[in-house]
Amino acid sequence: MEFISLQSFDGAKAKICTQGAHLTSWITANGEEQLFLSQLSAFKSGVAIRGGVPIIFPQFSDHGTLPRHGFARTSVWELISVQQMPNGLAQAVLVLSSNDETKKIWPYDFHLTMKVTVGGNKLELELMIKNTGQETFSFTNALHTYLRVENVSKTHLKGLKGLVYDDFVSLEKRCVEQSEELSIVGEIDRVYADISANIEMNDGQRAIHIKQTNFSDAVVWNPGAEKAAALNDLERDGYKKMLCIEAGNVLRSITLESGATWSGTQEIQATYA
Ligand code: TA6
Repeated sequence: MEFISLQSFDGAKAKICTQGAHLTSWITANGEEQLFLSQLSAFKSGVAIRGGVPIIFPQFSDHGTLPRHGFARTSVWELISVQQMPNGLAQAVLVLSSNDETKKIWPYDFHLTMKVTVGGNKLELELMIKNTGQETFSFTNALHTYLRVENVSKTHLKGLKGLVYDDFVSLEKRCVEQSEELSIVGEIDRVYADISANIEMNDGQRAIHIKQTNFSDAVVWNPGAEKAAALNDLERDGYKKMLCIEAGNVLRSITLESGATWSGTQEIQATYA
């Protein structure tokens, strides 16, 4: 597995695996790792990495007939550039174009670009998707961000109150979030719709502010003790140290005509008291 390292002038760092253009580490300028990464991840060709930021395309989860969460996370991307920019930030750009392998799974022509930018206490992720073929296609997608937390049962989320969500644990649809501060109690797998404001996560050690654009949904996932035990690429108790807050287009797919481009961002900022 090939990894790329980047570092900003002020010492923020990131590590990206070319398989999946998968961000596996983001360290803020104060030296703190912000992402969860399972040490039991296979780190093997064609096997998804557990943790970091998997890129989900062209299908979220098993919401369709393609392989679970699509093929972008298990395809090898090409590194275009890695640089320290004049403003001090560090940035890597990776691309993935349709090829014989992707066409066996999904018959369309596309070009994906992923930009990862770090500096200070901030991470910016930008995913671009271009339809380079003649035929219109539709997709669902996500930046499946695994945040490191001190203890998930002491972690709270703000910014969700009043949002409509589908609950993939109880299988109830169109629920309305009542909590001003949502505590994570056991398994959670929800897709919140129509995100317009920032989401804030606090694990008692630091606050994380998440802003997303052109991703209409936010997924909140933790497998809880029982489901985690069935994941052979997650350490025992690993589920206590992670919370996924994902920017996605999950409930409504995006349709791109020939030549059209979609792009979306997830920006994450860590704040220490
Ligand atoms: O984003 C939440 C989810 O779809 C969950 O249902 C959960 O199973 C998770 O993704 C992880 O999927 P994976 O295929 O990486 O095991």
